[in-house]
Amino acid sequence: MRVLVLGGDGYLGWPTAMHFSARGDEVAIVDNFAKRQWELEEGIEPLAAIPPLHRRVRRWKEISGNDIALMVGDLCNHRFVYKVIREFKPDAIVHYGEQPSAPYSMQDRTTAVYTQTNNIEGTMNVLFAMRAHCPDAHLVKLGTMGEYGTPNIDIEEGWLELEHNGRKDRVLFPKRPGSFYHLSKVHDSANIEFTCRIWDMRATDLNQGVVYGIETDQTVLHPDLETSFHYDDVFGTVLNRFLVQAAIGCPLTVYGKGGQTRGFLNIKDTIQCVALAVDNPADRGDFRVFNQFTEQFSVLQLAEMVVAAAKRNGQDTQIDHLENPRVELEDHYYNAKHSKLVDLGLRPNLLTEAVLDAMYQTVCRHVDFVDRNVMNPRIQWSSEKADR
Ligand code: NAD
Ligand code: USQ
Repeated sequence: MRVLVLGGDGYLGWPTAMHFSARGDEVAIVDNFAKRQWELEEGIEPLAAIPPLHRRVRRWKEISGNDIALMVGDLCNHRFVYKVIREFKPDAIVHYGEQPSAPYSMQDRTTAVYTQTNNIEGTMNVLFAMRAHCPDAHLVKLGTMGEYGTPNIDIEEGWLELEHNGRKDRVLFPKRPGSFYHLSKVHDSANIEFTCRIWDMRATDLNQGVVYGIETDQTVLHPDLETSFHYDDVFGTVLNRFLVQAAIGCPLTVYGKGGQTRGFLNIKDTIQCVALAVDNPADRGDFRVFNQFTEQFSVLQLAEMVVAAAKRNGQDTQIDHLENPRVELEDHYYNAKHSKLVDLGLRPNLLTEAVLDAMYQTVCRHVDFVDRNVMNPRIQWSSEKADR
């Protein structure tokens, strides 16, 4: 297959590109290195230094013998997007190329508007270019479980069968997201569903939970192939942050009571799920939604699991309940369906003690490079900040 990975320099995009390349698919990557610019703006860096993408691609060729084509450019530049899609003619497009951080999007007006412009315009350009040059290709788009928010009813996989005043219909599940970032994904989903309906496009929206983990089968082959792992307050996701905090003996930063419950998955399962979606494409006209996570945990449960893992590895750590910088429910009902990927053959890598210990030990190898100044949250959801 010809697989185009948008956002292929990122935490998830780079391991995904190597995975498809390793199994013999023809792979091209698009990235404009925006993430590296945001890191500079925020004064943060990944746990291990990440070489330029050109070098990672050369190293991959040396190790695997396989080429990955590299196309540097901005998805918001429609001429660039049309050119990439016209020339590469993908069978599948895996779209990771967006601003992924809720705190970044809540920083001020500039980052909120940037997040929505970047994410929504980039996706619109991809949809229009697909319609023009590869209308039969399958769009596999990374959405997020946070699109649904935390409703007081079970969360279905994208669609809801509804009965109202005696009539029935199938509607997109009502969304109540918790940040301008999560909202950008809601708007993307609505735009993609619309193009499936009016242009007969084929798309799978992967509403992914919070990802954890640092290694995949390919990232471990050489230090140049590692993926960018963040633990800071802006781009670090919760379990990745807790592992680093424990490794340096810093109290774990649970926001508020810690009853916030989310779906989680190992980075290895992100890749497995995306491959399952690519290998089993949606039909023409079908806007398919899969909830992509393997287990539900509350933030406090995760913190307790990390404290126990650190203890097993000889480190004593405590839990701090910080005032919550976000506006979110800390105690709520949460039951999200997630069977469609399992039906396609997903075999989950669950968060066992052995997995936690292995991740903790990997993180410990990098402790000398950890910046202790980026543990406490700096971005508040409700405080008004001067615009830049
Ligand atoms: P990331 O920031 O590491 O990767 C995103 C990549 O996209 C970056 O390399 C960035 O430079 C690139 N990019 C952004 N805007 C672009 C543009 N306009 N043109 C070209 N390239 C652009 O993020 P990630 O954690 O790998 O997440 C990838 C995707 O998965 C995102 O869409 C994110 O919202 C989604 N997601 C991530 C998680 C998670 O826990 N990491 C969970 C659910 C969904
Ligand atoms: N949290 C803490 N302490 C921390 C960091 C986070 O208690 O130090 C809490 C947050 O308040 C929140 C939960 O942990 O309740 C998850 O926060 P997160 O930063 O790990 O995840 P989130 O902001 O939701 O975003 C991440 C990714 C995003 C993806 C999303 C999936 O950055 O790209 O879309 O997870 S989901 O949450 O399912 O929407």
